[in-house]
Amino acid sequence: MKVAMICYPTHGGSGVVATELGLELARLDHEVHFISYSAPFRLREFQQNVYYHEVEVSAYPLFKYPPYDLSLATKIVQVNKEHHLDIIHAHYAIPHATSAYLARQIMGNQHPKIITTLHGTDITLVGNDNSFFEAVKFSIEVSDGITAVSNYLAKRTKTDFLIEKDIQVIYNFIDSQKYNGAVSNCNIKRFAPHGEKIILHTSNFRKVKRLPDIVHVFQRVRKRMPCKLILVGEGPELQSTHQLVMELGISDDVLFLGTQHYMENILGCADLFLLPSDEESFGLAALEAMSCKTPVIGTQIGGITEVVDHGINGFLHPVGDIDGMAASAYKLLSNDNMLKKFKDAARLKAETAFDMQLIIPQYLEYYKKILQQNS
Ligand code: GMT
Repeated sequence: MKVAMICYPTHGGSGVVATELGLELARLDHEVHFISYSAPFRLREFQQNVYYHEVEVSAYPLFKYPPYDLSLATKIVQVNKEHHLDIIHAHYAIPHATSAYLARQIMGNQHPKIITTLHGTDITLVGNDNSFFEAVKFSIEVSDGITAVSNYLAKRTKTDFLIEKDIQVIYNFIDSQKYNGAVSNCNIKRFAPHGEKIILHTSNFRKVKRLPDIVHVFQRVRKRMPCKLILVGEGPELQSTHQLVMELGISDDVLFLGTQHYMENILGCADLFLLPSDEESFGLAALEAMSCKTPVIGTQIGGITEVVDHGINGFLHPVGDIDGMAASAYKLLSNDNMLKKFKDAARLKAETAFDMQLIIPQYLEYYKKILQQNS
């Protein structure tokens, strides 16, 4: 099969899923064409069957807002002319599904099928914005196939956008061979020289991640036991998080690592992962942590409840329940027996429910089904 993966290249779950899916399809001998405005960050080395096509965005001075959607559609058409694609797989509806539709219209009769994978904020935050709503609804409806990364997101799409077409739930996945909790490459433990427990969070530091809650939970746990906080990532909330850490006088115990490319090495050092988001369609970062034997304390919302089992491999609390999350964190970190059980259970869930060997075939099956459909 020849598949074009349309995705965001930056540090975000949808780009990670698109890239890992594409790489695995390429290993299975399919031809994969990534199309984006820069190379997806997980495309780290050469791989057979993988191609990358950069979308050039016009900087013409008349354009206060360069029309990326048009440049992307044009690039998809060009790639198809040269490579005769079977599928255009748009990850994140905005604007990828819309550009894919436009490309298909330009191509005429002989066109590839469009599959749109909904990832989260394309539906829950941005897609509901009035300025996007109609275009997003339309682009989802005209896709040949639609997938969502959790049952929660599929339901939410149907209700919020009144979509009647089937939405296939295909969970996000993990390479549990690579994300296995081995810490041979990890020097982070040096940051906890006296065996302090390590709490970790990674994200793109947007408001939805509730960074202040992370810092406050940590501060409460730190009052009761020696521990350290590692924050990985960058984004709009980075400065204010720094500021808060300084104001609370806990900066000696908080390490900001910035963006990291090999999370599998860092996650293996952590004892606990915090994800107190107020919206999360799946929580890929939590899954990566669990696969590395790190239990999760998070919020009882969205797709997190399909990934983390309360009381088994983590604890889930209402959004903003800082005291509850801190109490659960302390309970877990101060009891080595319990912590070990949770760590093993986290790994087991990642391996048995979300390993890529289980999920990639579901995408392949879905591709085949859509290819057999008459348009
Ligand atoms: O909204 C984001 O954080 C961006 C989006 C992305 O493009 O990275 O993340 C969403 O997709 C991930 C991959 O499917 C999910 O694991 C995240 O839960 C989801 N984020 C939200 O729903 C907030």
